[in-house]
Amino acid sequence: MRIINILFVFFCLISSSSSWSACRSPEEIVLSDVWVRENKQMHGNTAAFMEIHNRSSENLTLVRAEVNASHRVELHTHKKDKCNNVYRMRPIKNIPVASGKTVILQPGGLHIMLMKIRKPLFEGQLVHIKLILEDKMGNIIEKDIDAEVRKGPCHCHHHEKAQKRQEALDVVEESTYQGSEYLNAD
Ligand SMILES: [Cu+2]
Repeated sequence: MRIINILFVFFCLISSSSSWSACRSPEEIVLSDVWVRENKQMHGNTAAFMEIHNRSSENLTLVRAEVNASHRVELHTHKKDKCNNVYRMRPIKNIPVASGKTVILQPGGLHIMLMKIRKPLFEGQLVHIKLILEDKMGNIIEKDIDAEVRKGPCHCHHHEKAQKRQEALDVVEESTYQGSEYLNAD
């Protein structure tokens, strides 16, 4: 694992024209409960949801998501319309993910909007998502994940969700999480 980390840092060095710390480890971010809502309609809209855990010691910001399955991707929130008290989706510039905290993207709240999907999305298919996060120095973390297409949110109980979340974090703890090494790299 150490060799992989060294290679990773080396790759960052040669791929970055600016500075030593231009890349951060994707292991600093852990994702769980990642899914995309099914939409069988050609060119329809849908959304991606997930839990984003920031394992690093710095505040990060989700600035963009890239999804080939749709023509356009936006970060959205739901806000109450002042005129008629109806909740509407609104595009937002970014989603802050504070150090050590978890941000939940879920129906009725924050989400990644997939506009004009290229093909109908059926339950069980996988949709590749790339998240681009930044720290306050502008250093980038790219996080790739395959999201499962589902008909709706998991109806498992809160404690099951909490358990799954903990499992996701534990797996990283045991295997690849070496975040602190990169944090000191600069
Ligand atoms: Cu939306």
